[in-house]
Formats: sequence, structure tokens, C-alpha cells
Amino acid sequence: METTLSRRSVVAAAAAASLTAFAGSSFAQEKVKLRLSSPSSATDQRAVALTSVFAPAVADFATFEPHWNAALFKQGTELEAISRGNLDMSIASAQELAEFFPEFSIFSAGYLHKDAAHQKRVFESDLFQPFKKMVEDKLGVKLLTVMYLGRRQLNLRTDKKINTPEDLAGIKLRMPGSEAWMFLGRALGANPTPMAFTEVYTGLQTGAIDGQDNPLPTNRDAKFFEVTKQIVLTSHLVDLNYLTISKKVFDKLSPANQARLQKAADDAAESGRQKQLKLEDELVQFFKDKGLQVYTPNVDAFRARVQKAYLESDLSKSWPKGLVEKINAL
Ligand code: KDO
Repeated sequence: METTLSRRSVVAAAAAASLTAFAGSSFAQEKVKLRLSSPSSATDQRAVALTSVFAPAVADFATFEPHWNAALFKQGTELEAISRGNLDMSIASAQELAEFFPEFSIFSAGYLHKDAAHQKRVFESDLFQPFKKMVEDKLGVKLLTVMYLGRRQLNLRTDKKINTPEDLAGIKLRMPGSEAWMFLGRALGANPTPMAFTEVYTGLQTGAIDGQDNPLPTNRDAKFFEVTKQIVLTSHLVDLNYLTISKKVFDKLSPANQARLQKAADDAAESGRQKQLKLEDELVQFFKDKGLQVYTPNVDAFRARVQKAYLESDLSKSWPKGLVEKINAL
């Protein structure tokens, strides 16, 4: 019995040793690990698209390892982590990029992108190329593709009806913690309060904040409807995130695998975009059924105030001359 056992363990040890040897071979080394950190939940359509479209398409040369709910890095710290070589991928916002490159705030401006298709045209146009290059050269981060997050709407735990920006006076509106986000909160007429996405549910539940803004699919995924009373359809930001990868990691791949990874990223973004658009259409009824008031305010009043605030701001001083007009013309 003892002999059998010890033989078994020798066989097991040998198998383990040969596995280790295999892992050290050049063949195994070709499989790169892609660790992504994001505050998104695993049910967010971008997360779903990355695990169901991106991961299988790169599986024979890369292992995609996502960490949702900001499990690995705090919201807003991912780009620095990639830059320092501690993380491989993220889903970054223009607002986060504006912390490094102020001119990126143009892509975070309220009422700039018209819709998901316009957002994609902007990303793919020549005018975006210098922005991409700047992030690659200075941060070592490659912006692979643009992911549609959706139209951001106000979602409040208060009862008072909101028709114009003036009605938001004194409302503590949670915004993600960066200057470009805070600016948007002020431009809407509210009193912005910075808070990480993962803390928003509790913030609403306890009354630390009066409201938050996010697209309808996010409001469902994060269950904000359980702790709020109304959704005001301001559509103040057609929001986006860029799927990013460390340039160092990307450059180590063969040209063929780089092309496959790029295609996988674009396919995942397209799949997420279509699902997100469909959900935005369907979810108004879902929230009404949950007992929330869902209505459209005076959007023209919001648009006029927000656009004026940006154009008169210091933020817009960093925007390349004539770029707003070129974006509008796309
Ligand atoms: C949020 O914190 O409100 C936000 O919507 C900001 C986005 O840029 C993005 O980080 C998003 O959160 C997360 O992916 C969670 O959906």
C-alpha cells in the first residue's frame, strides 16, 4: 500500500515537474496573460462582450483574466497601473485620460457626441489619431477600441420634479472622482460630490448623496433603482470608454496576433454596443415597473447651459482649435 502510494506521488511529482518544464518552454511562454481591472460589474454588457467575444477570440495566444467590481485596482488608478507595468488592460474613460492630458476633456464634454455611431466615427477618424499617439508615446497605453457605455441620465433619490438645470440647485450629485467629471456635474446645475462607482449604492441608500448619473443599463446592473425614486432623461453625455492595453504587452505579440487581438477588441465593442443600445430602449419600462418616475425634462435648457459652461471654461482652452466644429461635422 505504502509502495503504491509513494509511486503515485512520484508519478504526480513527475507530472508536476514536466508541467513546470512545459510552462517554461518557449511554446507556453507565447501565451500571454491579459489582466484587466474595471469597476464594472460582470453583468455590464461591456464585461459580457469581453468575456464572451474577446476572450475566446484570443484564447490560443492569450489568457484574458478580468477583475470586475474594481477588485484589483481602484477606479481611476488603472491607467497608471498599466503605465507602471502592474496591469495589462482596462476600460478607461476620457475623463481619466484628461487627468494626464487635459485636451482629452473634449471627449468628456456634455452634449458633444451625438450617439453611439457618432462616437465610433470620432474614434476612427483622422482627428483622433494624434490623441491615440500621445497616450501611446507618453503613457505606454494603447487605446484599442471605443466601447459604448450609453446615454447618461440623472437618477435621484429625491421626489422633486426636475425640469431645468435650476431645479438641480443644491442637489448632491455623485460624480466619479476627477476634475472633468466634477465639471460636468457643475455644468448641469448640481452640487457634484466625488465618489467611486463601487460606493454609489450605499451612498444612495444612506443619503450621503441625493443622486447619481449613469446610463439605464448601468442603473439596472448596479441595482440603483432599489434606492432611488426617479430617472430624469437628460441624456447629457453619450458616454464612452476606451478598451486599453499596455503597449509593451501588445508590442510583444506577433503581427498576426496583434491583428487578431485588434479584431477581437473591435468585435467585442460592436457586440456590447448593440446590446447596450437595445437595453437602453427596453429599460424605461423596467424602471417604471419598479415604481420609479421616468420622464424627459427640458433637454434644450440643459444642453444650452452645459455647452455654454464648457465653451467658457478653462477645460476648453486645452482643446485643439477648431476640433469641436470638426467633431460636429463628422
Ligand atoms: C461611473 O463611475 O459612474 C462610471 O459610469 C464611469 C465610467 O467611465 C466607467 O468607469 C463606469 O463607471 C464603470 O465601468 C462602471 O460601469
